[in-house]
Amino acid sequence: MDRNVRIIGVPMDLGADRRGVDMGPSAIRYAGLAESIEGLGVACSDWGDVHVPRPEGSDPDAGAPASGTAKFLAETETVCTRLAHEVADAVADGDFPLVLGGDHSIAIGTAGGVSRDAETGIVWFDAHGDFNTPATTPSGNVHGMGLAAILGKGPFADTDWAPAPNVAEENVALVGLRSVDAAERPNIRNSDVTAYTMTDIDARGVTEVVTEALDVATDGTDGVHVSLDLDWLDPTEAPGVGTPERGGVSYREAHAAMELISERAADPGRLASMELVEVNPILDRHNQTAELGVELAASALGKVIL
Ligand code: B3U
Ligand code: MN
Ligand code: MN
Repeated sequence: MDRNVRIIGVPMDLGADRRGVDMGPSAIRYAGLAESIEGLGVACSDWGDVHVPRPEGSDPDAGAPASGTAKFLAETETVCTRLAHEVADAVADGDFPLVLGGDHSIAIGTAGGVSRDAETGIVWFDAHGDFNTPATTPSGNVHGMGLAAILGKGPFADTDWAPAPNVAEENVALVGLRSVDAAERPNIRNSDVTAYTMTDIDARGVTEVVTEALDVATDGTDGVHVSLDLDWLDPTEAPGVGTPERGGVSYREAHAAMELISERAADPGRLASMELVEVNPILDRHNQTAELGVELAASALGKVIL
């Protein structure tokens, strides 16, 4: 990594049903994130946490769209707008934003900030599509709508905070899908994002799939945002996530993917930002998932075995 890493925490859990992901940033820091990055010879500064309102005292339906459901949408807008400013400031200062969630709805803020003045591709590692809209969501949870919001789908099109300013659908790749809702499926199929399921990874191997995903995200863009939902990994490796899904990638496959990202960081389509989301310490075993997140971030930022 050729830039200073700026850590930004977002202790957000309003976009998920189960409490606990608000403690993700603390757990990831406790697992030694800053020390691990500094160990790579990369300068790192921790800018603390973006303020997140508490759910108690907020009406989840206050910011609901005219039709459909999206819980705590008003608060999500506030948090993502703050985060987008922080991320855009980091980029303007020449730093590399490393954002710690929090539930995956925070990606709306990260993507908005990093793409403010730069064409940005996204590689979205996730068991889920996060492509629901308020009309198709089975849960009303915005963490299942993050990518649709970034791409301005459904009622998000009419907001000035959700659609990322410079992210083209053609430059977005979803990697690792294995849990897609029935009503969410056509949203993905009818879009121009490239979606790789676990079946693709089974058939072609993680190296080929992630190489192709990076081709999609770097084609004509200034940089790539890597959004890493820890539920991308199999729950045997990452038990501390809000919505674990069996059949995810292994420890070694995840590292192989991050190492490919690191190799591309020096390319013209360079690594622009990264986020680690959905770590839930309440459901974790001895902080294993947070430690895994730290290791994967280190691999993405240049750690090599020899
Ligand atoms: N697709 C479901 C479940 C889900 C999405 N993202 C997570 N879970 N982490 C939904 O509620 O939209
Ligand atoms: Mn997700
Ligand atoms: Mn997920």
